[in-house]
Amino acid sequence: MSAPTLDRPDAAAPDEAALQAHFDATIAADRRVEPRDWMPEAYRKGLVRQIAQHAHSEIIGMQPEGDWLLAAPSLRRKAVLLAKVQDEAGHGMYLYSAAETLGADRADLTDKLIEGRQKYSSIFNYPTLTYADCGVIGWLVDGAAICNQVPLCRSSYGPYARAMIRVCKEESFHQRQGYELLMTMMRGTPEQRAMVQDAVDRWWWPSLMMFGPPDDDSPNSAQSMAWGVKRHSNDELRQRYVDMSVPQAAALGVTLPDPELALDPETGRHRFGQIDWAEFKQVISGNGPCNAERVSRRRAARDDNAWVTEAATAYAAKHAS
Ligand code: BYC
Repeated sequence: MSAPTLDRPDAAAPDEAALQAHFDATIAADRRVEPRDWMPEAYRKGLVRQIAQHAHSEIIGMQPEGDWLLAAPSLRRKAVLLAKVQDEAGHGMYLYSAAETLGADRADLTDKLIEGRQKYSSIFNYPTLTYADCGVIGWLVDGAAICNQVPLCRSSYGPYARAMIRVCKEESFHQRQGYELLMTMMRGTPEQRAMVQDAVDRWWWPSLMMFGPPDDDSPNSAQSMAWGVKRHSNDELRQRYVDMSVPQAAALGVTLPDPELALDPETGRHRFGQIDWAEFKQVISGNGPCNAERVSRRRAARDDNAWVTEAATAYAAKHAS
């Protein structure tokens, strides 16, 4: 059966069961679902939820590092940081575009973020206290993002999967620049090395929380994986990330702040300590150290720049007519 699409409204309308069967066959065969394909409402809603949260994370994620743009220690570091923060804006734009292919409205998504009706990544609710934090965000936060997002390049929804390919390539650059920055600081003075260790101590546990709640407390995982939106569970990706980070920490010469972290010789994987899920819940419910500041800045940006949107819309309308 050929795929029923929205651009063939006069074709004999297949019934709901046939549409569902076609969708199920697409997922079972590991083929892509595209915007014009019929999809169950719950699939569409689940994708809008995840993609919007992802887009919001990129846009809010510009703030912690953006705070250091005026204080970067050299022109080179400033140019690198500026390029990275601009890339994050670009990632947000691809992702909002992907959400639009599902019928979502970008302005409405922004309103939902500002009103606390949609989430963004917990990680961006922690402050960047020193310049070493910029390096650690590159290494650990972008590293976690790569670990989480590379499998999303095979997500079942075409526009999301394709957006992830470019995002992941850019994230790899981001991670390398963070690691290079930290390597440079580790070759510096004892104060610089202490600054790096302090930043690692503060960002390690929040980075592990980026992968989401444990599998037995993750309400969306089972359905999302059955639909091929997510390809691995939260705990699987977290474990992969820990295993990947331990040798990188050793090469850098820093200690990860977990006395229970140890290689299990039987499995070849690292055992690690208990994550503070109470802290995670506080942060995602709006009570982290920087939630109020992050959202109020985003609100100010929306309100102060509304005239730009209005002008651009009027200009586009004039040209269209
Ligand atoms: N923070 O059922 P679960 C970046 C929410 S930006 C906040 O496991 P799911 C970067 C979750 O949304 C990278 N909320 O959910 C940018 C759900 O609540 P709702 C951001 C979280 O979706 C700038 C509830 O908890 N990456 O790298 O199956 C500078 C239950 O969770 C978090 C993405 O967005 C969290 N950490 O799995 C530098 C990746 N974790 O929505 C770097 C795309 C969970 O029902 N997203 N929640 O109200 C995903 O892969 C998945 O959505 C998650 C969660 C693994 C995050």
